[in-house]
Amino acid sequence: MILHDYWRSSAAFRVRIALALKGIEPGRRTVHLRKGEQRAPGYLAKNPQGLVPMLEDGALALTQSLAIIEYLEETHPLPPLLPAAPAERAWVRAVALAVACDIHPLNNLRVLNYLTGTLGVTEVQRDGWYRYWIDLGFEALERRLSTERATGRYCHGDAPTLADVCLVPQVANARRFNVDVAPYPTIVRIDAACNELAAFADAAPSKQPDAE
Ligand SMILES: N[C@@H](CCC(=O)N[C@@H](CS)C(=O)NCC(=O)O)C(=O)O
Repeated sequence: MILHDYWRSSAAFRVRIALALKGIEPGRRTVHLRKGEQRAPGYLAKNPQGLVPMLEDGALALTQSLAIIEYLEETHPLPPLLPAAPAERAWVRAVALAVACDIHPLNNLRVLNYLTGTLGVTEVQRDGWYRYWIDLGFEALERRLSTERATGRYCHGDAPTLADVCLVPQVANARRFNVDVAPYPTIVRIDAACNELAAFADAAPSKQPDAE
């Protein structure tokens, strides 16, 4: 397996965590997003979306972090990243999708570049945009996670799941953009618990070989 990765990508960060939790050590290729390597013809030929992560497994070129993680879940079932019961799986997926579909896409590099480059917003306005969408998403997640009976040491129970795999990179992003995370004590507590695990801590952006 080869993971096409970039140290600062939070979508790639999710896949790095999932691979580590599953005990898989893929090869790694850096796709330097700031240098535009995601738009190089060779990369676009395999992934026309021009995004990381991409995971190659033999002849397969898998894209979209959640699809990649579900592929890993199905090919390497242990340890499971989804609970057994359908209702619990739906909840774990709901947390993951709240991050991956409703927060992260509004804050990724190409959106931020469009705001400043095409729409001409200032960096202060851009950072305000970033924080607005994180706060909106985290407020709702905090309310659910703090009241859900199944919340444990992690988002769901006492073993990490897909929900944590998505939440931790988003918390790292929030901190990078100076979002005040104090109003989200459950999220902060879960993030800290996850980061005690090597699979999460070693997948952090600052630990990657291409970190600048
Ligand atoms: N929904 C995609 C999102 C992937 C994505 O947005 N990747 C970002 C980095 S976190 C990227 O490659 N950005 C390149 C760009 O904006 O040009 C996934 O979950 O894999």
